[in-house]
Amino acid sequence: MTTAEPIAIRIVDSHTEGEPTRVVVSGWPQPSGETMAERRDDLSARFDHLRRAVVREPRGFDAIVGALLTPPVNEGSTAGIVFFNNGTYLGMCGHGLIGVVRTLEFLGRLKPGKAYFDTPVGTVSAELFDDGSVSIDSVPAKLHARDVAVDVEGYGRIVGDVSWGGNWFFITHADQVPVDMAHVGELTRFTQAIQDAIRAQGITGADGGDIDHIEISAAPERADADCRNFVLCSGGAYDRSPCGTGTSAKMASLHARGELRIDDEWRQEGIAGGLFTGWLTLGENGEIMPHVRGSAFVTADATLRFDPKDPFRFGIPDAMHANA
Ligand code: PYC
Repeated sequence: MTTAEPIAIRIVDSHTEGEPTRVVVSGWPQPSGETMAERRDDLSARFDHLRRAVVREPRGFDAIVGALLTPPVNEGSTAGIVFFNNGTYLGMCGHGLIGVVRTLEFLGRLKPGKAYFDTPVGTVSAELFDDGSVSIDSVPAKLHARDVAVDVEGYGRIVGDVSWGGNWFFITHADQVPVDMAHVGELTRFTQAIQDAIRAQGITGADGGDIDHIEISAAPERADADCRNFVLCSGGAYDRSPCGTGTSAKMASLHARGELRIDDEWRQEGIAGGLFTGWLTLGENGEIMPHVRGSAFVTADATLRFDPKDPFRFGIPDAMHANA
């Protein structure tokens, strides 16, 4: 056994509007680094087998987003968080932050009120309310490029916005595939084809940022929603929730287009029927600050075991993993 090989990892599972979060509570060696970005890079370099072990089969499944808690890097923050999925690491994760807050409450480490968390893309805050709902104040969001055309094999020319909401998104209204649960397989193939085309055509976010989330907007099914979405995540699974960073990117795009005013509510329905309520405020220097409110529920408190004789103790390997 190497020093990096754990004997047991305690996890708490939750879901936020249908999308699962698995918080690593103990048993994972702490990464080194002064900043959360350095810690994420250290995790990737030294502990990537633990990312796979925690979220991939046979213990997990493709939709799970993991969250490793670290000591904070900023004074006043409750913890640092590195989010990860079946394929990679995330900048921020809105549904995941709501899940982390409810998990910390479950563990008796957080009470209703506001708390700050450090992530690789900046410090964010979250407020836990008495009814169990959580609102998050995320990193500044921005429309980067409007009406970008992508030629997608089998689907033709798709036009959408490139926006930042804590991750990079390509957001389109394309109506080639109905946006409902009956079509998630086709929607996944469609959005994966868009993502492949975006990469092949060299379209990026600012500073060459990889656009690793594809968001399709459609008319809502819920009477209390403004819009319904399907979001393909960076690991190739779709977001069961309305996607916190996707809702943030969408609101930034709408605002830049003059379709959403500061302080007005935006009710974003997810593909599974969950709802996030979002709104924008102006930051001190005129930045567009996104806020998202939703609910999460704890579903499990468990210990992951690592038998040295188990050939799959670190998850199914890349070559066997559809989205690796
Ligand atoms: O809620 O921001 C989010 C998110 C990103 C990927 C999955 N969920």
